[in-house]
Amino acid sequence: MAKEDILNGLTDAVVEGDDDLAEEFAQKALDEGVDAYEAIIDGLAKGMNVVSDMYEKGEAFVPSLLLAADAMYAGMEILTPYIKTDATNVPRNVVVGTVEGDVHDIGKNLVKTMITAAGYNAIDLGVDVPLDKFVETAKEKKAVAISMSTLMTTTMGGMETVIEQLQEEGLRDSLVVMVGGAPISRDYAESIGADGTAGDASGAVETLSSLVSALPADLWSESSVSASKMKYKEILAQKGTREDIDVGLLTAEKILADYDSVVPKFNETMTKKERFVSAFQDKKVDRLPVAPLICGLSRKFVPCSYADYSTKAEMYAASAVAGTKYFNIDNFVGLTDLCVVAGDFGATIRVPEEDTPAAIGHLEDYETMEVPEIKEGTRAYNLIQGNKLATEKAKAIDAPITALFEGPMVALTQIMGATRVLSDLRTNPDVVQKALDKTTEYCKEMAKMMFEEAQPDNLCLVTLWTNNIILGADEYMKTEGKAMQNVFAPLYKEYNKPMVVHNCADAPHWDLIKKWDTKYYSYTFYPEQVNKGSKDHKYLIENYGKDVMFGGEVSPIAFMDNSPANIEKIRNETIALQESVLNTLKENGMQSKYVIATGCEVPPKGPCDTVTAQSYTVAETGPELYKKIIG
Ligand code: B1M
Repeated sequence: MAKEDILNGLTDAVVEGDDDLAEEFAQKALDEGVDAYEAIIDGLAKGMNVVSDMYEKGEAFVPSLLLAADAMYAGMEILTPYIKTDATNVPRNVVVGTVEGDVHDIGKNLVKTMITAAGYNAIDLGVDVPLDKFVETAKEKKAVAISMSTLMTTTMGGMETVIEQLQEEGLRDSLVVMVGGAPISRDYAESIGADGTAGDASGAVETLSSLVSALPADLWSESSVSASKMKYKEILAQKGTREDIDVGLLTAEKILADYDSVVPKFNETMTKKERFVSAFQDKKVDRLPVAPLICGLSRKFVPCSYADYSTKAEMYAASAVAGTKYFNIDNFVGLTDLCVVAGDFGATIRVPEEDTPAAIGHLEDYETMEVPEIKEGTRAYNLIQGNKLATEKAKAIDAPITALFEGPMVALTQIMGATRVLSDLRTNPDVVQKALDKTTEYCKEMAKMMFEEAQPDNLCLVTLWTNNIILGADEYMKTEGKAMQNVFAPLYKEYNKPMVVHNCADAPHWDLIKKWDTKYYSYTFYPEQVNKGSKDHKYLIENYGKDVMFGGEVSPIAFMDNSPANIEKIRNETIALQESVLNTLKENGMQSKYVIATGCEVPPKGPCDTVTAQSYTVAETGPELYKKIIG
């Protein structure tokens, strides 16, 4: 077979995600004397680039990327031992991982795949990587680069700590430091002293390669290390030691102190419940409801730790009611974490004192999944009891409580690991479906108990994978979408409750909302993602507003900075959003069906006064704006 045909065969095998074919062509390459390195780069890696491009253009979804990666690794396993080496050819190690506190792994895995495809030896430390592990491994392996990912604003600070550790040890100039993930901008990367960042996995490896090729030789010698140590000594000394201030607690204390003099001055003529229910029915209100997702942050008024908030029913209830009252919001949405079901199925959950719990240990086999009974001691039971208590207590302030729990597919990906489930969806659909039936059964039971025992005002299901950056709509409808339509929508009807859905992703397949008969949908909007399907209130109200009440729009990340300038910005943007929503409602013949909110949880370590900058502004300016625009 001609060399070109072999290389094309390798490329096609990766594009099709076919492991067997990749192995077959890899063997052919060896048999026909094609250089192993060339076969990897011009065959396998080329295929990976094709799929990656298709993904960036929205023509392929995450499962295709994961299967392509598997095929690439299958071919590489055969070819790698035959890569020609000479004395100067040492492996170029790159240490890869998601930083401590963050368990998002899909993007990190894609970056690792592209790094591997470019011919580097990626040392994958996984997710939730202790910060000193990056430095330790880089030192041990004399790495040419460290590649750190994070998807959360709460954990991005860890990247700077790694860079400082490298500086302290005199290793900063010995390697390239790349940082990335959705919240990482070029400015941020620069400000923490990273060498580069990129918006996607292909960009990451392009930048990494050009930076690595510019590294001078012999940077790991003793003399360079001690020169580097000296160089950064002063910079580090200037930074000093950072004080760990609990900004959430401080700002909550200030709100508590001001509450009695500030809040009664608002011109509110409806109770929280009256306003929320009226808006839900598109009836006249005194102003639009406001309900940012301030789940864990509310614990700062109790105060209690995040661990207590998410694992003790009384603490959850106390936080829900205190948050509703002091933030002056019209609906509390009870997100504790997204691994309640996973915990009950036996996945290992890490519950830090002051951060959101995360699933860190997955089950080995789908077959070992057994549907547990919801009883005292289970996390589901605790959440049900917490919502029961919260709903009872919230009656005193006439405020609605929306209980929340993860839908069957989020539950399954938390139990088995997202990367695994998303690729097994294609290779082992029956096994995934059976497992999904089990989580569906558990989630259904949980919903029933919520309706019957806890009786919250609303019950919200979290669906993350209806997201066109992850799965195509058809593929989603074959899995969780089917359960949403055939199991959960009828269940909500049976209990005469509106179907409420939260998707903290910003680009879901919007048309699915109708299929499930959704009545309330909470979303995020990221203007820079409009080409990927992120939509604002204008589009949503115009297209679905009559059937669905939307809440969201505002990115929770905007709430992390409580500098006076940002507080002022939040206030101005809140006024502008109300004006625009009210005008859009009016243009569409409606009068109140929309909630001013954040589309995902305000990080639980954030400040509280950014929240009141939104909620108090709505209370203060809302009535006049409402009168002016709606009448
Ligand atoms: Co979470 N989540 N999540 N989540 N989640 C986000 C990230 C969030 C942005 C949603 C939102 O606000 N709209 C939000 C963070 C907000 C913030 O910053 N404060 C959020 C939150 C709040 C949370 C929890 C705290 C929710 C809760 O429990 N209260 C919790 C955190 C748990 C923890 O980590 N401690 C949580 C949990 C989860 C799940 C486990 C349910 C699940 C993750 C499953 C998994 O990965 N194993 C999940 C998911 C799926 C998401 C969203 C919906 C999608 C993330 C994703 O996989 N994207 C996300 C919303 C969103 O992003 N729209 C959200 C697809 C992936 C291919 O893209 O990872 O960005 P990405 O990678 C890209 C680029 O960023 C880039 O290349 C990749 C490929 O092109 N890139 C690099 C990545 N690394 C790079 C490195 C580089 C360069 C480029 O150089 C080194």
